[in-house]
Amino acid sequence: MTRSLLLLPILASIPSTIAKVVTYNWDISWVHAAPDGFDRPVIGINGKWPLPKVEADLGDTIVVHATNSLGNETTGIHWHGQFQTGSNNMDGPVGVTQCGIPPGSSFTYSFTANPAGSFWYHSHASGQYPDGFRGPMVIHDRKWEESLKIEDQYTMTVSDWYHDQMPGMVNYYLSRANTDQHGGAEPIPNATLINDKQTETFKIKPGKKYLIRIISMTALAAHYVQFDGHQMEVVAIDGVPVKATKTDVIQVSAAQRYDVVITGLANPKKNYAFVSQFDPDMFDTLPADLVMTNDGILEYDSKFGKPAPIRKDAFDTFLDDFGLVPADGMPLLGKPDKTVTLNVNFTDYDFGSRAALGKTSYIGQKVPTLFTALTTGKDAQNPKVYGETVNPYILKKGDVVQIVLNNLDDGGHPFHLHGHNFQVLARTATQPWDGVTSSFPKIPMRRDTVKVYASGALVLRFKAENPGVFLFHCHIDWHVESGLSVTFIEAPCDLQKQFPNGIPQAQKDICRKQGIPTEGNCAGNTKNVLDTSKCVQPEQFDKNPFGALISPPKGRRMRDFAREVKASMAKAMA
Ligand SMILES: [Cu+2]
Repeated sequence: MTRSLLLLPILASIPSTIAKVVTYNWDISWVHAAPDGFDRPVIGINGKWPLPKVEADLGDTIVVHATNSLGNETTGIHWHGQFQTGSNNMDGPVGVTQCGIPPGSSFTYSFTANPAGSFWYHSHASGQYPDGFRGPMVIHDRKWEESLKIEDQYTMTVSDWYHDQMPGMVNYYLSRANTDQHGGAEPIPNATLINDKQTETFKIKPGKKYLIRIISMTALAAHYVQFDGHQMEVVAIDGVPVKATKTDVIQVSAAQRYDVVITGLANPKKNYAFVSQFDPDMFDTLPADLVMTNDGILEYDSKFGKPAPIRKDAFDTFLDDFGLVPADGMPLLGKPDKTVTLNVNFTDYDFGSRAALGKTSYIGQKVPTLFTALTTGKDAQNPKVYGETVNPYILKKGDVVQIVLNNLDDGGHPFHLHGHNFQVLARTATQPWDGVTSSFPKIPMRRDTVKVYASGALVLRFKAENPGVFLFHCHIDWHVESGLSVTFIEAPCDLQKQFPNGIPQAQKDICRKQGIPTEGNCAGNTKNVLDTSKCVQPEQFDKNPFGALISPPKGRRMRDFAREVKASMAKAMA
């Protein structure tokens, strides 16, 4: 990895508040890794895995030159939690704001680091990130960090981990065989990881404060985190500083982040354990050999030796994030100009299970949605041009948008909105929202990923002031593959003004290499954009999906697919 700080010679003599350019050169390829002792192919950067931490100051420009050397899969990178104001084409989801980067091609991401906080980057291509393509990203707000009076800061990623590769697992997960054999359940991970290994040690001094950035990069599982003998002071969630709130246990779901401050004891006589433990709620069964915990050490002195680990069968109480109060005191947004009601619903078809969030199960169209928004003129305000299967919702500039999310499923789901933080006005457990608005908090909790409880409901609000095409989806990667996404097309006319020269040539080039049209409606029709007859139609599923593989095994030969995926992987790594 090359990390060059341009302007460095000048920086020495000018205030550090002046933005700099932080550049990374990434060669993305298959490498071997064994974070839990089991060796498997994983997606590495510059020949290494775990992946590098992206780090910059608020307002810096982050430039990532990404080359896809995977050989057998396309890719695209999402910078989770970054607003991408004026740079919607850098958001990353394949088929939404860009075409996938095909093997042998390069693409440069360039965007302003905003907002500050703890984030992560991950592949946003067809169930690819659980194969290792995800890493932490920290955007520093030095003033805020100074206000915490910390001695040091640590990053702590938590993740689930599979021994099999995603293309074959995605194929099985969405198959009839899975419906018949496991009721359509998600594959159960083989291991839990902390900082992409089994254990972690944080050095800590008596009486000093430390900021620990807890970042979930899981595909499925939530984790509980607890520090023995030390309360956590939650100071930010998903990049939103909150009034410091003490707790013993947090639950962190897929894609969520908790910044916590730990204060060293005045006169410690030993080292203390901490634990990151799977929440088994999402697991269909609990394999007897599954290790549920990663044990860590708060180390005052190596001479104190290893502390006894925290062992709990279950975490009955943990911090309710609904009660957290944003430090900026941003009040409840006013009455909604637009309310979008979405139901989480799984359906068993004869070829396997799929899920719908909007009117229909999300299926990508023939033209990436952003490109349709930029090339259909005034018709970009008509949801029809994008195709029914992307569940398009047009938002007017400045609208207060309210999402009412009803979970008709008996599992919990962490929902993420690209390009925004949303206010969380109501969250019910096991029943629909009662429609009562008087109980909305005056200063609601705000974040970019929130969990809807099993059979529960959420009411969210945000202001449509960031022109762009932004997904709202469940962040369980299996459920993205099931179709649990909708698309917000926010202020499309203002978006067009942000791209007076249309789609950048570099982006058109990677589409052209794959024969993907870059203008017109969902079918690439530029003459009659309201003729959507050739677009992908609802329920026109890929009944035999293989994730991001470019040459998937053909036909339905369930017994053969694992061997073929393995062969494809071996060829790509040769
Ligand atoms: Cu989900």
